[in-house]
Amino acid sequence: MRRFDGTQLISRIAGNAAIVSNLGPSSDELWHSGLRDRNFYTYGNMGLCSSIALGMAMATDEQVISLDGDGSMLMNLGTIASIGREKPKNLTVVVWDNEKWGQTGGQTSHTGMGTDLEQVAKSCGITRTKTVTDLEDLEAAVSEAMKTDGPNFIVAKIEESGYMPVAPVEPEFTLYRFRNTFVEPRQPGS
Ligand SMILES: Cc1ncc(C[n+]2csc(CCOP(=O)(O)OP(=O)(O)O)c2C)c(N)n1
Ligand SMILES: [Mg+2]
Repeated sequence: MRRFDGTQLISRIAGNAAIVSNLGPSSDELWHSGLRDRNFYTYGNMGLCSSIALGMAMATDEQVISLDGDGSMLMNLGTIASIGREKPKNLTVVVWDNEKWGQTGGQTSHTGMGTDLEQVAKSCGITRTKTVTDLEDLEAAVSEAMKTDGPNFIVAKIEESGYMPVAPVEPEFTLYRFRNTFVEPRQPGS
């Protein structure tokens, strides 16, 4: 399964959920999947995508989806332990697992050498876990996650999507636009 196909699928079935995306290709491909005000693209902050999503999930009752990467998740495995400790019902983590640090040259990551992130999640007390390798199973897993109390942890084994232009994301604008989806519109004159 190509990450871009998986990303488009999740954008389509996410409803009103906030989607937080990992740096690099995961954010570029989310941007190219179509603009949603509840997309929160992260750039530069390797390892923090699911930590940010965890914080969001704890701050709202609405659904939050993290689109993380294997290499980034490996750099901050403590995030999985924190999710297992806090167990937010409204958080779904999808790890795009291409078994490499794709953006920086495609070096094989630990998941290509035997590390199983689903088992790590289980060992941290996350019970709703799955590893999927095709779009049908990804759709079933994410749809189910949107309807069932989490936290959900889905490892999606993927291939690179091919050339994808870097998205023209401006962090300040992302934050402004995203935040506004969580606040009541101001009444005229107030
Ligand atoms: C703290 C830190 N270390 C290193 C980098 C350089 N870097 C950017 S993306 C990346 C690889 C990310 O791998 P993964 O999360 O698996 O995503 P992929 O590129 O495979 O989609 C690295 C090492 C960085 N941005 N920040
Ligand atoms: Mg990777």
